[in-house]
Amino acid sequence: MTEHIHYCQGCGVPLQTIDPSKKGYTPKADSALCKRCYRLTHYGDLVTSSSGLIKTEDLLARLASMDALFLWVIDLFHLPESMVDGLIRHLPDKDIIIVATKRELLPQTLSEHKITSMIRQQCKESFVSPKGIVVVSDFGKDGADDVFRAIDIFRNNRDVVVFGVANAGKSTLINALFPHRLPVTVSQFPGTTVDLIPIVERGYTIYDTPGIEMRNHLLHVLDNHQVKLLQPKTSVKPIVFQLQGRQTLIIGQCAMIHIDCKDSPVSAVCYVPAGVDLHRTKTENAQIYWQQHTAGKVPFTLHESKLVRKTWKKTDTKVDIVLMYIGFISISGDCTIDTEAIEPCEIILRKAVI
Ligand SMILES: Nc1nc2c(ncn2[C@@H]2O[C@H](COP(=O)(O)OP(=O)(O)OP(=O)(O)O)[C@@H](O)[C@H]2O)c(=O)[nH]1
Ligand SMILES: [Mg+2]
Repeated sequence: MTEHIHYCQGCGVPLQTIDPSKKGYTPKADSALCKRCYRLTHYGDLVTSSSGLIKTEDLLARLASMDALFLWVIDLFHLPESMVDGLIRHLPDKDIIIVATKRELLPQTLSEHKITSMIRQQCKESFVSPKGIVVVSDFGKDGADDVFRAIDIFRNNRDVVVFGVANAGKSTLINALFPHRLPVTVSQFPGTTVDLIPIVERGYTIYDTPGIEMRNHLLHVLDNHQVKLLQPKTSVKPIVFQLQGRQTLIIGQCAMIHIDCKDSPVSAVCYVPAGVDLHRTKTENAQIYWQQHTAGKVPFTLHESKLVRKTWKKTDTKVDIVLMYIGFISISGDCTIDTEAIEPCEIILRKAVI
């Protein structure tokens, strides 16, 4: 006789009552949740590492074998970070609908048209041609009907798979779609969902899936408090600096952006969560400030990391310096830009989105 395995309804891990230090532990054999999900749900703390059970390559191979409609969840505030390397190689010929989450974090004035065109541009660079784009906001409360409408149009008797990078908001979306069910576990810590969670509703199965590995390990080298700070719940308020001459913006103990303005002033609009420490100084004073005053400024990493310097070629009059997993800074005006950032803080330059 084989013993029936029970799975945690919060994260999908097989439950076990033997080893409290291993994944899936629960003290009670009949529990619906593992101890980690119980703690995350009731106390918002992380008792064991939440690193994924399935490797990204294996996850994508598993998804590739499924004949389903794919909902690719992307985080609008972290759009480049939501992209998946070689997605089209892993999932060729799949029907993909993009569900863009966290719309409320971007300014209300940004039009729907602008949002969909920035998503399309990002998709084009990844060679993905989605069947449709649905924008949801406010933890999926706004836009859930549009997601169901897209599913009904494109499902064609298949199951549905919700996938995307860690922390994009997949599980939050599932909970918004099925508010009457026991919620799957949601948290600010990447890697919350650890295995596929099948949910049978409306005559088909919709799968929540573990997050695809993030582009870099910045969030893994911050303490839990900072990880929470970097995930705002409400609209991110822009902070504007008017710069002249040679000035430097210092972001926590994480990065310096040196801006050498040409003849006219340059504006730098920072879209970063409220807890991030921003400081402006003359470039000639930046190194001293960095060495003497940035200890403990958010974000800071738990280990010392070396600074990497880069000179950027400004491609448009208005560009965004994207500090991955932190936010972005829109820079407009004639200037040259150099950055110095600690190693896990990855920076890219893109045409401004706002
Ligand atoms: N502001 C805002 N935050 C959101 C929204 N959706 C999700 N979040 C937050 O994003 C974080 C990650 O959410 P999850 O639903 O756990 O993300 P996930 O994609 O399932 O993550 P993994 O299981 O780790 O892959 C949590 O802090 C959520 O509260 C949204 O619409 N708006
Ligand atoms: Mg999840």
